[in-house]
Amino acid sequence: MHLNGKNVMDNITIARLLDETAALLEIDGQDPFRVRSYRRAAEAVEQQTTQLATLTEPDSDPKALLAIAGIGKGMAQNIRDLVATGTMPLRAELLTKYKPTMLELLRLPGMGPKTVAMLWSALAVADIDTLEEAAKAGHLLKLPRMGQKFTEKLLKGIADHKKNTGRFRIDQATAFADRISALIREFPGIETITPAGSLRRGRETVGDLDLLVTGPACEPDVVAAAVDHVAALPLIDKLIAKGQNKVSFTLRNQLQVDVRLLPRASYGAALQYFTGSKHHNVTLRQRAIKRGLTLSEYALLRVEDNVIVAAATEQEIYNALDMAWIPPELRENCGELEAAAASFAGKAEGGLPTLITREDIRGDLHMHTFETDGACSIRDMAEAALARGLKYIAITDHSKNLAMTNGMDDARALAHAARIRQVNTEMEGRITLLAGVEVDILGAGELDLEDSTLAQLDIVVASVHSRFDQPAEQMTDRVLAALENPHTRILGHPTGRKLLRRDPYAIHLEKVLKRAAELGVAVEHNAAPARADLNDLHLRMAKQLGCRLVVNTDAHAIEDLDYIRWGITQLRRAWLTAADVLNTQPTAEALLANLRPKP
Ligand code: DGT
Ligand code: CA
Ligand code: CA
Ligand code: ZN
Repeated sequence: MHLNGKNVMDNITIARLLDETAALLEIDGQDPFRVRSYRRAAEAVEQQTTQLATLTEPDSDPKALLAIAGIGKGMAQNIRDLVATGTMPLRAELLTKYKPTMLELLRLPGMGPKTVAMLWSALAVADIDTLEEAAKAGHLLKLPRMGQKFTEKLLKGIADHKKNTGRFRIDQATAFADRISALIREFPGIETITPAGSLRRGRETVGDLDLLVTGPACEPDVVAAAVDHVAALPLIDKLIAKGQNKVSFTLRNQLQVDVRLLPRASYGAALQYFTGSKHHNVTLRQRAIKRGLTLSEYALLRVEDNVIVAAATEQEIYNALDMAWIPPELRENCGELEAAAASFAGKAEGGLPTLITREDIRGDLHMHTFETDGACSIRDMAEAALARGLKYIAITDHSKNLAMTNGMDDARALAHAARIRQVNTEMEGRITLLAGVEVDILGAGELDLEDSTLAQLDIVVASVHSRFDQPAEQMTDRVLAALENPHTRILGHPTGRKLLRRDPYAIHLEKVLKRAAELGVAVEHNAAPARADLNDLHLRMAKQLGCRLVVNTDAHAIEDLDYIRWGITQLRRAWLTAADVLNTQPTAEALLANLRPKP
């Protein structure tokens, strides 16, 4: 960036250097609070619309930097050093010990800051390609706690990582869409900013962001100034293209963003087109052609005289094609066009479903407290759930097999249940707390707590948390055995995947879902966007097999309760209605009556 003819550091670079410093501190084993302060500062810098370099000039107000939330005295000095010298003392010192490419290693499964530091000191490995070579050459075998198994796991992790780079989790993409939208909105004459593409369809990952912008500033003849504004947003890492009404750029994390500024008259057509999916659009266009119409991103036109039939709203376009408006989550060419036609024709059967919404959810049956690996108390979780309008929750902390979470043995599980019931009493019926546990499914399908303990709990979620590498037959038998335990009321983590991080464990899911349906064990969709155990196809299959479904957040802190939003999105993509999901039941009693009866 140029300022008064000088080339100075821009906010994106300052943010990147602070963020790298945070990760280097982490690798160096330093205090998590210190690490977090650098991360927070990086985020704050990235969001500033004023270039911070201008605030470090000798004649500028020394307090201006401090006015930014997340920037204290020390951080302000760091920023001044970065702008003046291109680095700062702490970063320079850490870089005598470590390298910035080591940050990428932290994204691999099983790779924490300590391991990264050890790989560096023992093998001078600082990036993924070198690590892969070292693993293949067997060099890791000489290191402590890194046997053949670790090496195999790591190589698989590296392969997954390479396969997954280029896509982004929906929650993270949404957060960026929100931040970019707020910055675009600062330009006068902007009215609406709508994410289209896979984000609007609610796919669990997105390849890039497609943002549609309308308002007086986007009308032809005046749009150029708005385009300039977008092309100069402070978040931009690299400008890819700037056209008449379109700007494409990438962010620091390499997420690409396509922004289109559109006249209101064609907004509906553009929204329809850029929402996709491609297959949905292709089929829709064929339908238009059969009716003597042609559909583009500008309008639905009559072929014979080019008269505009519909363009301003999606509703008009679908209706003009004899279809009801289709919720974006369904637009995958998987039967939604036929269903929308049936709905439009007023047929009783085969129409579009009334999809479940967040407002339908009355309870959350899987969450943790600081008794194990959660961050909050029972009371905190209950108050936060109440504030979110829930009528009932189950507290389900871990069992002892999961030692790294400080999992509970039988005595602790019962003592914890008593405390949950105590809080339930204190809350005087404002919200119902169910006493539960997330009990580990051990290697051969045994549950990790005594039956006599489980018998005293309201909600038993049984989950696989270990030995993910069993062959599919063995894993299937293991989970089936856990379902046969009469205390199992909910099957948690039915695939064990971590989105973009760890593949599902090998299992015959259809067999498991069928048996769960027969036994009346509810199957959980995990709403945490990093987990999302079941995908849309699994969820659709579960419904067809007659499974009872629940959607839970697996919250480990109060703000995680908001994960429910991402779970709902996937349920919608699976065509599910409120009636398909048990935790839409109005009360805890109604919910319990729909779960597998206690033995
Ligand atoms: P992504 O970004 O890979 O997660 O998936 P989308 O669906 O967001 O795909 P993207 O960003 O390439 O395009 C956004 C929408 O634009 C897409 O869903 C439908 C429409 N579109 C893009 N290219 C084509 C095309 O070649 N033909 C048709 N019919 N539609 C297209
Ligand atoms: Ca896209
Ligand atoms: Ca795109
Ligand atoms: Zn859990």
